[in-house]
Amino acid sequence: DIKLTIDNIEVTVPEGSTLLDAAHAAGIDIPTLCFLRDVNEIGACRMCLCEVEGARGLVTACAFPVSDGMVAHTNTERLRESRRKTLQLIVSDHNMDCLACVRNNNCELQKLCKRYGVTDTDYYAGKKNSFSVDASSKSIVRDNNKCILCRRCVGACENLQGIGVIGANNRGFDTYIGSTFDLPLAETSCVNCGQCVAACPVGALYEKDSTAEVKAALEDPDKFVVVQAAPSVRVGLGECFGLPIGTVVEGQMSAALHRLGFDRVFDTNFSADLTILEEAHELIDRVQNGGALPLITSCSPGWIKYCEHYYPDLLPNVSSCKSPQQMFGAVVKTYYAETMGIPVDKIVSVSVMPCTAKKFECDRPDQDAAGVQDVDYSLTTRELGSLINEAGIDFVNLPEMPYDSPLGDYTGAGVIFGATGGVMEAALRTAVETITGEELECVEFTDVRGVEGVKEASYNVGGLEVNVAVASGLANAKKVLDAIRSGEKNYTFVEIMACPGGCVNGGGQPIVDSSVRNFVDVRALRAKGLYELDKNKPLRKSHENPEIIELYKSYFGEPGSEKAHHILHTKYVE
Ligand code: HC1
Ligand code: SF4
Repeated sequence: DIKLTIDNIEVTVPEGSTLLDAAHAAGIDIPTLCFLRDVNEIGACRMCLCEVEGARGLVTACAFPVSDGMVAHTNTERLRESRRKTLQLIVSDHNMDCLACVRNNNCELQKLCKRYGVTDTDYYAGKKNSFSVDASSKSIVRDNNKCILCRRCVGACENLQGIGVIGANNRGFDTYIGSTFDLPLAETSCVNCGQCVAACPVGALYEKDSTAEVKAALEDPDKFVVVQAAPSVRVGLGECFGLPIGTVVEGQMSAALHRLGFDRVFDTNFSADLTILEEAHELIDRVQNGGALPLITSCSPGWIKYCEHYYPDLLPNVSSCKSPQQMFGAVVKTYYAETMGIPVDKIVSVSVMPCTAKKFECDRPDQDAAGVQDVDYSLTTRELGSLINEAGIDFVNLPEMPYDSPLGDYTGAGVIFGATGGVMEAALRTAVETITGEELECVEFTDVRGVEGVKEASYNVGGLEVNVAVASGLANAKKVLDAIRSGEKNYTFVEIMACPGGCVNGGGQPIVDSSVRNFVDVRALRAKGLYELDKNKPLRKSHENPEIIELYKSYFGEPGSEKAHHILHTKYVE
């Protein structure tokens, strides 16, 4: 351990700590802008400069290792003045139209300007850069006029996702973040994951907003507007209203969606259960009848696009199951419309997702079981938060409401989809019972839980050896995929989620300020909420969901039936 003094406070921290870590341990918040742990550690923005006695010049706290007996100062007038200058330089070439900005009130630059008394925007009047906004992507908008060149987005794309389609172009005053050859984002290999959006401290990156279209549908008396909400939204949405990270707000969310005027409020957890029946059937079929193995999950549209771009040779391994979002939309416009006697063209199908890539998935080919798009609009958790806020709904104190039935009931297996390893665990619960014909004694497959980027396990299922791998974050997925490609690993079943930690940490979730994200594991806090929901469910295996049993009995017949294939499965683009 290392003992040091920061602002006259004595603190003991583990070896290898930075001054930023040590200050945090002492209850001192050193301001940062470019630093995002494990994403961007380049020590470039100069916001975190501190004084260390005996050191030459000022040091960058985010990168400076502490040593025994060190004496540091984080809050002298010299430092405050240096931070003011840094901020003044940034705002003098920044579009300071805060009122029109999606990040108004949730912006790290705005927050720091307030903290250091930077109130004016033209300290260094002169030439300002002017950029056109790139709205080419179905999911993400890039506005370089708001960019502060911190490179957190670049780090997210490169280090978390291993994609690297955005980077710094030009030098000096002309520097800007863009793609190679300045291609519009839609024409690059961007997978729409939104990890860059979640990393952005300002309003330079945001999702393509669909709230206006959804509000128009809600106002239209001729439309029957249904909504489904993803597993992870219920452990994220509360953050939009100041609740602690990971708070479960399932019942409040249903109540809020009803108040917003949706005709039916359904649950993606239901179709997650449905996905498990189809996918477990597909797995068993491939194992018993010699299909392409490993089978790889297909729920995450960022992963699907990544596979199409970088591993097209592995597309035969990817499950043909549509994602739960798409299965839901397909079931609403076929089974539900037919059973309830609602004309398909009256139905507007909306989803709320922790994801930006789900917007892109809605528009994919072969996602139109009833001849029209399965899902019409996909909103992020953040967009739902802003709808609720605009409507004046007192979310925190809202009495809870259940979800509508049918299509609103789920088992514990469905809700854990949102955490990395959850789809694997849910599938194992059903596949093992189906193969062995015996009831599982314990439904928890804890080897595949947790936030590690790659997890492996082996199970003996009725004499059959089943090797599984779970990867989240595409840079981690790459390791698993390369091992499959080279023949080094012999897996039976693989789960891949594009975002690190899975959907709980999706690019559409409420954005967590770096001053928090640098010190807590947001993924683990949100996942905990999902596993608690699972634990408290009387039914924890997808094949026991009574609404799913009824759906097969009255409509699809068996998992993998021709009708199920037509409505619930899809093809990929090679
Ligand atoms: Fe996900 Fe999924 S879990 S992809 O991770 O399979 O977005 O939460 O809705 O579709 O169910 C996201 C989350 C979500 C789908 C499910
Ligand atoms: Fe990279 Fe994902 Fe952002 Fe696309 S959405 S630029 S892949 S981080």
